[in-house]
Amino acid sequence: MTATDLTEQTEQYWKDGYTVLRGVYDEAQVETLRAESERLWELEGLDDDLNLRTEFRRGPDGTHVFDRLDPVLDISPALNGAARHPRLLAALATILGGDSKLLKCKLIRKEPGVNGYAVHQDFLYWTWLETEPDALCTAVINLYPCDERSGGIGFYRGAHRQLIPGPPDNPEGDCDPARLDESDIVFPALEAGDVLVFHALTPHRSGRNDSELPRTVLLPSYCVSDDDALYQRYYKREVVRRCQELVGFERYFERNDALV
Ligand SMILES: O=C(O)CCC(=O)C(=O)O
Repeated sequence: MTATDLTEQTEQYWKDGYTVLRGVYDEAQVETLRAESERLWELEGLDDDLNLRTEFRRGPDGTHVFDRLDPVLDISPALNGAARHPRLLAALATILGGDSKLLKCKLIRKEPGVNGYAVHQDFLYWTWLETEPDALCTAVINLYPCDERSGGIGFYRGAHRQLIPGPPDNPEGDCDPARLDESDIVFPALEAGDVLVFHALTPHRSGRNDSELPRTVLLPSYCVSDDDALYQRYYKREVVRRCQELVGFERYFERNDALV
């Protein structure tokens, strides 16, 4: 990456709502990250739907398969190093105009045949931070070549100026696709090691992985902030939210009650 590259990329980020950084990680580093994602996918208990780290998507046969580890950095020094890589943090500081802190980070591995994500803006989930949307972004660290066919993420170019309301029956929900122009969506083709950075308000979605390789990305999000404990604050709140809203303690009790 040269300073000239970053000038262009900074302009593209603010104009289109995303940009691509190349050369942040070398081949050996990408190989290490791939091996690490393989190791993590073999851990016991990932297919337990009471595991607070995992989330599920519909797989090829219509049943649910886990596709995401979130949080993941506390169990992976290699991924922690990638999310805090000095070259990435320096590039983000240039693009965002200030030093940022890690907010959250997840690993998503979409196996062949596994479905994608409906259109949304990340900022909707971060309003509680009471931070300007311009301070927040996500990096997509790409571990295999990917494009639209392999379930890569598509971004609505230039649609990052405001939070878009949800559909009439759920105005507080994810943005109404009817308010977006489908001709604006771009699915950047990425090489292994490429890092796509997108603004917290950029609407994005992804489809099924119709390729033969797992579409695997590490997705750290960042915020321009002085708060050294931002990551810890995020997950303290998130774990409580999942217990209350997604899982419900009563399911743990049901399991305990069934023990003889
Ligand atoms: O991994 C994908 O296909 C999409 C993920 C995404 O949009 C998100 O986590 O916000």
